[in-house]
Amino acid sequence: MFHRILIANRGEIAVRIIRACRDLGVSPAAVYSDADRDALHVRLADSAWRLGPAPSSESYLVIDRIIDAARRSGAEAIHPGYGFLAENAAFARAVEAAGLIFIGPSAESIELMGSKTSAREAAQRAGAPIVPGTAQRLEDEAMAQEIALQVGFPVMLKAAAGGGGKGMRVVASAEEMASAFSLAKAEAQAAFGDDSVYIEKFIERPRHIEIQIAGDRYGNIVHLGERECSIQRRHQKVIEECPASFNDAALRARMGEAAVEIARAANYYSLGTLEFLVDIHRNFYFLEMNTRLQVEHPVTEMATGVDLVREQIRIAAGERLSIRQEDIEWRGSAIECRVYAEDPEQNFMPSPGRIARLRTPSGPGIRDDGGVYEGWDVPIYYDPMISKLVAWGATREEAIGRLKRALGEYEVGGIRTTIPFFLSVLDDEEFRRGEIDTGYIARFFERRRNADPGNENSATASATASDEERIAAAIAAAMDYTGRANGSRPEAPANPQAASRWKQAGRMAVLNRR
Ligand code: MV4
Repeated sequence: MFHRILIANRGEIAVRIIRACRDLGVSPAAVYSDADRDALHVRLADSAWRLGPAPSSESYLVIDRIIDAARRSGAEAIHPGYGFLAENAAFARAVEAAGLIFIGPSAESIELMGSKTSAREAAQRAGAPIVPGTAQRLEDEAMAQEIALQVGFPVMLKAAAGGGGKGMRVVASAEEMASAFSLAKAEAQAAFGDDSVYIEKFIERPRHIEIQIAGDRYGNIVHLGERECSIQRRHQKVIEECPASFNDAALRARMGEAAVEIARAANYYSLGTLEFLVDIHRNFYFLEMNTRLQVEHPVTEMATGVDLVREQIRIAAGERLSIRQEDIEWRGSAIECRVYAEDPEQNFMPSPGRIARLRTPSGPGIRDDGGVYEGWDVPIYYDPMISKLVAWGATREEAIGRLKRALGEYEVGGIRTTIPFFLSVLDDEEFRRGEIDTGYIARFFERRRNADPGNENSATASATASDEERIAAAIAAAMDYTGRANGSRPEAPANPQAASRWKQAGRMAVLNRR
């Protein structure tokens, strides 16, 4: 086992990895930016190394500084967490070139799965179902038309370099193809610097179901079942569950085997997640693979009893998987909600600032993976998730009940959080019946709009707000915040630079959230 690991991340996931290190008897080393000097992960680690100024482009994303910090700390390995450099093949290569171990898959696996088209090819090779369409990039509009006719409208154009919902377009009919094709290419070029697009049959009202896998360096690969991640807002997950309420052992086994075979086709080791769409007939189709530890891993840990982060570190150290497929069992039901420093009544506008008061919930079946403490200032520069609150119960109903109890205990003062939003979703009849698909949140807000049509300014209006509206809202909040912070009139930002940094931060929050 390693003697020391450098954790190239921040917030709750850095804290989670520090805890795994402690449980393994490994010394955790932290990194931080100027905005995170007093952050919880810095306090909990054995040593902490400054990377640079607050913007992640000058700190958490600077490969050389992170490798330098690892060298100085005496670490033998680097854990990238999620986001930042976690799925950056060049980073994985640079870590290995420095004689250190990257706690994740090989750079080749990251690259293969980073391209959606080569990931589809790998899945095809493995004999796993993929959404009908092409694996190759579309050469021109004529080719797009021909394939669309074969798979049948509606279809989706997607960016080969894309992911996370960016660069996607639904095309309902042949007439729409010409403009959709050129728009999709332009969007892909602008977002990813690569204008390759491919085509898929459009699946209506799908569920987003993902399978967790773990593989060692000796070809052993297991799956740990599914997570239900359909409840998303603007392609950001907000609630995740394990197991999915619609699932059963037979479908879990079939999806799990497909996931393991895809991972095998990619010579994959470490933790990984295979995303699938599941249609209303319970057909499943491979979508893409995430080659990292995921935000929502705790629901799998609570339903299986497996410590995924510990397993990931053991695998990187060259150990064999500690679990065999036949040993993995699912017990009860786990649900997670991502508690954000955002105001659900103001279009989920970021609500950073001082946590004046904090009381975190606990008790039977509750786990709170947090990255903050009372008195700390939530910075404006990064994703403002403050904790992941997870409940386990013998049944889904019990898990929901415990999560409500825990949300009721949760006290966060000084900033707004998404806690009230979760309380109303957990009371929603559709949610309680498990009637969830990727359109759930839009329907949830639509129903509330209908119930209260006069309320333009509440969360009811927020599901359809554009990125520009979100950014505008963030800037307004920033001006208010900097005004207050400087003790001046709230409507006049004392520091004109502050507003533009906010604008940047607003864009980052929109574009970079994982
Ligand atoms: C789809 C789809 C329907 N049909 N592909 C969105 C994120 C990206 N990873 C894939 N996404 C989708 N791909 C086909 N062929 C619908 C979505 C989709 C979605 C998927 C998962 C979770 C939320 C979603 C919200 C809207 C659309």
